[in-house]
Amino acid sequence: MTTANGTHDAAAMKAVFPEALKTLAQADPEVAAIIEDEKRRQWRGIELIASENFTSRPVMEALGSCLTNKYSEGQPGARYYGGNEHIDRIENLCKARALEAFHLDPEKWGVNVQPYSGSPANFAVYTALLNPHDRIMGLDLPSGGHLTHGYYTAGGKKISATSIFFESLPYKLDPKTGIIDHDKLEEKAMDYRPKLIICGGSAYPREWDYARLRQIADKVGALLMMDMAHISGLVAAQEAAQPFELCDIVTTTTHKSLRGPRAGMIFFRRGPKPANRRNRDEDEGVLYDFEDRINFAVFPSLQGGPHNHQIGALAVALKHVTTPEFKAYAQQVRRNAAALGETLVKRGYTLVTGGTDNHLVLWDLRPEGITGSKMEKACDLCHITLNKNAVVGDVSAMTPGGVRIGAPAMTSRGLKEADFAQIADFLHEVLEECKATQRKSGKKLTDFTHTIQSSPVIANIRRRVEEWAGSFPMPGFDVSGL
Ligand code: DSN
Repeated sequence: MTTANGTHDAAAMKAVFPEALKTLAQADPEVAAIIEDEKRRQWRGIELIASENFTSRPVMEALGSCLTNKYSEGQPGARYYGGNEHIDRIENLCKARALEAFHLDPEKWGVNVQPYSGSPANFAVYTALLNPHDRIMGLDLPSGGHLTHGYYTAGGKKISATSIFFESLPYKLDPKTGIIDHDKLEEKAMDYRPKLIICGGSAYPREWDYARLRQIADKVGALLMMDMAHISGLVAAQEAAQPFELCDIVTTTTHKSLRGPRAGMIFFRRGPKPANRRNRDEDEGVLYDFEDRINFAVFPSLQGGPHNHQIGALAVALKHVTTPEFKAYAQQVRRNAAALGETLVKRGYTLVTGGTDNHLVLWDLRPEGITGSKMEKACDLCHITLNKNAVVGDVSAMTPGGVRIGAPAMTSRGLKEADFAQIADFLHEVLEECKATQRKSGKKLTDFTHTIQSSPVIANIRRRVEEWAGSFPMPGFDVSGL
C-alpha cells in the first residue's frame, strides 16, 4: 500500500528503523529539552555578539531537510557520486543567487559555496593561491583581525594554521586613533614583500580603505583578499564600501550580518585579467586562473562532501538578501549600532575610534577600571551576551580591556535606535555594579565572579532584561509554550 512513506506503510518502517518515525522529543527528550532551553535563552536575552544573528524559519527548514543525506563531492555536473541531479540544481541556484546578492557579473566573478564555514574558506584560498611558507599579511588579532589571517602570539607561538603553514607578518592599528595604520602597513609590506594581503576583521568598527590597500598590494606585487564575514550583509545591501572592485578574492561566512545558515563562500575573479592586474610576462587576454585552483583546494585538497543542507539553506537566505526588506534591515543594523555607541559616549564612556561605521562598537573599559572579562561575566549573569575583546593599546591578550558589542541579532528582532539606547542603559547599570563589586571583592577575577554572582542588583537587572527582551518578536521559532 502507498502511504506517506512511499510503498511501505508505517508499520513496515517501524520494523526496520523505528527511530525514523519519531519526533525529536519522542526519540531523545534529553536533547530536545536542551534545545528548548537554548530557545528560551535566545528569546529572553539580549544578544549582542557581533558575529551572531537569528536566521529565518525557511532557512532552518532547509537546514533540517533531506539534503543532509547526500554525498556530492565535486562540482555541479562533475560529481564523484551518482544521484546528484537535484543537488546540482540546488548548488547552481545558490551560486547564481550569491552572485546576484553581491551585484556581481558572472563573466567577471565566480563563487564556491561549498566551504563549511569561514575558516575553511580562508584556508582554501591560501591552499589554492600560495605555496607553503609564502608570506602573508593580515590585521593582527589583537587589532581586530581574525585568527585565520595569520595569528601568532607576541611570544612567537603559532596559533592559527595560517601561521603554521605560511609566514605571517601582521599589520596593526594606529595606537592613537584605533584606525589601521596604512603607512606602517605599506612600509612593512615594502620590506616583507608578501604574496597576499588580507583585509577584513572580527572587531573593526570602521570602513575598509580598499583603494589604499590595493595601492599597497600593487606596489609590492601582492594579491588582495577581503574577508568580509562580519559585514557581508552590509556589503550585499550596499550599506558598506564594496570590496569587489579592488580585491582579487573575497571570502565570507554566511551566518553573521548576512543572516543565513552557518557556512562559507569564496568569491574569485574570473575571465580576462585587466591590464593593471597582469604580470609583466602575461599577454593581453590572459585569464584569471583562480577558479580551478580554488575549487580544487576546497575539494579534494581540504574538504570532502559538501554540506548540501547548508548550501540549500544558504540559497534560501540569499534570495531574501536581494529584497528591500533586507536593505532596510542592514540600514537599521547600522543605525542601531550608532545609537548604542552614541548613548555610551553621551554617558562619558570611551569607544575605540570614537564610534562606528558598521554593525559593532568596541567599548574601551580601561578608563572605568574594569576588564572586558569582568564585564562579559557580569553581562552573562544579566542575560546580556557579548564578548570581551582586546582594545588598541592592550598589553596583555589575557586580560582584554574592552568588550565588543554588535547590533545584527537584536535588529533581526525588530529593535530600533531607542531600544539600543535602552540596551546602552542596561550596560551602564551592569558596569556600575561591576565597579561596586570590585570595590568589595578586589581585582582578582575569581573573587570578583564569586561576589557578583550573588548581587541582588544583578538579579534585578536580569529580571528586567528578560522581561524586556521577551517582549520582542523572535525569528525562526515559536516561543509560545517556552
Ligand atoms: N568567531 C567569529 C567572531 O566572533 O568574530 C569570527 O569567526
